Amino acid sequence: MKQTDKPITVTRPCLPPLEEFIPYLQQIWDNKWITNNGPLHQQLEQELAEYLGVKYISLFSNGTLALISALQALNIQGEVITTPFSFVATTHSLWWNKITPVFVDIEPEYLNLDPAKIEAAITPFTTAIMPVHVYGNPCQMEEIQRIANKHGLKVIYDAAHAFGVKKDGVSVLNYGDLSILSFHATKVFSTIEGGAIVCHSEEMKHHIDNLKNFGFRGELVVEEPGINAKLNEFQAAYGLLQLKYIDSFFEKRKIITKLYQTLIKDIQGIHFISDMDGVTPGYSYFPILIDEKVYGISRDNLYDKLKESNIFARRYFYPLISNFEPYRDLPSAITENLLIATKAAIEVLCLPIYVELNEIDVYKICSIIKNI
Ligand code: T4K
Repeated sequence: MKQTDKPITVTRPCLPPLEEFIPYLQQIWDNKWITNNGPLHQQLEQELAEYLGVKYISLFSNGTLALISALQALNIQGEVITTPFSFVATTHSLWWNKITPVFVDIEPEYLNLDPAKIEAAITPFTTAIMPVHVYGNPCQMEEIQRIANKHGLKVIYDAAHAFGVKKDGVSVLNYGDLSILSFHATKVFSTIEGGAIVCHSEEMKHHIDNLKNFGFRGELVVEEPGINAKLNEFQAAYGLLQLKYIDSFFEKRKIITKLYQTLIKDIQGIHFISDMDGVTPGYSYFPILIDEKVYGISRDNLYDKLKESNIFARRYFYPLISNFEPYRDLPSAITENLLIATKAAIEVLCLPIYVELNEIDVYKICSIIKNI
């Protein structure tokens, strides 16, 4: 296979037309209000809450600080049950709060935290569960909530991949105590860098808003050691423009997803995650799983082959978080405890998906995969 002209990366941001950004810049220049809960920030919070179908949303400068602050907002301590099959920021947020992560294995179908394995990991020190809607596929939220209620635990969803995802018409962000989003440049909806916490009461939103502003309540009172995690007006403007185009983003990503599914479904040894009943997907990633024995070559070999053709798929999420240096000595990090996650990390490859990816490129990628 000949090299493609341009590199095809796993994702690429879809920037709004430049001429639509200029009036916002003019507005910012005129206002001289460039950060700290400015008018565009307030407008974006309002429009996002409406678009996502949630009551309260607090914007953050990135998803990682949103995760760290969410744990702080609920005063989570001790041990938290979480998945090793995620981006490392999920577990890092626990570390930053001096919380011990307790890794629990995932289920094999959607690669989310397996509720059937949660209870065995609960100890007197457990205070919360932090599941991830991996690739935007919703966790088994009812079952997780049932366990949390039974044991008096909080639930904080890392919903970094789940922008726009609904279950039975309801945003997944309405489940659990808090959910966090990432609006990084690589995400479906982006504010360049950015993130958010979704909560369910006005009181909690005030608390979270104070936390991201050093812990200030008003001008003179600092209630707790907060952090600086504010989103600025330039990013809010970018977000407002993204929101204007978001439905067309989903449409295009859906077309790419369906095309991949059609072209890949008959390739022996390659499996993709099937659509979930009753779920409105967010089309944030297109992961495939490679069964080396059937397919003939390993995931890493396929990754290299694609690279030779200038196609840069990514091994999200390999290595497992539990195998990274800061976490590998934890008792729950042993491989025998995480067999399904270990297998998924070896088999998974995320194929390119972004708004400006053209269909010819999808055919090209799939023909390389098919003709190995
Ligand atoms: N929880 C979960 C489950 C997450 O997945 C993440 C982040 C977080 C929490 C934390 O949220 P944030 O604090 O990031 O808001 C990327 C992203 O940086 C990260 O946001 C994301 N998850 C993670 C899964 O992927 P990298 O290191 O793989 O990104 P990078 O720079 O290699 O970019 C990937 C490709 O995207 C590049 O090959 C080319 C393209 N790209 C990237 C950027 C930044 C562009 O075309 N333009 C760009 O500006 O981590």
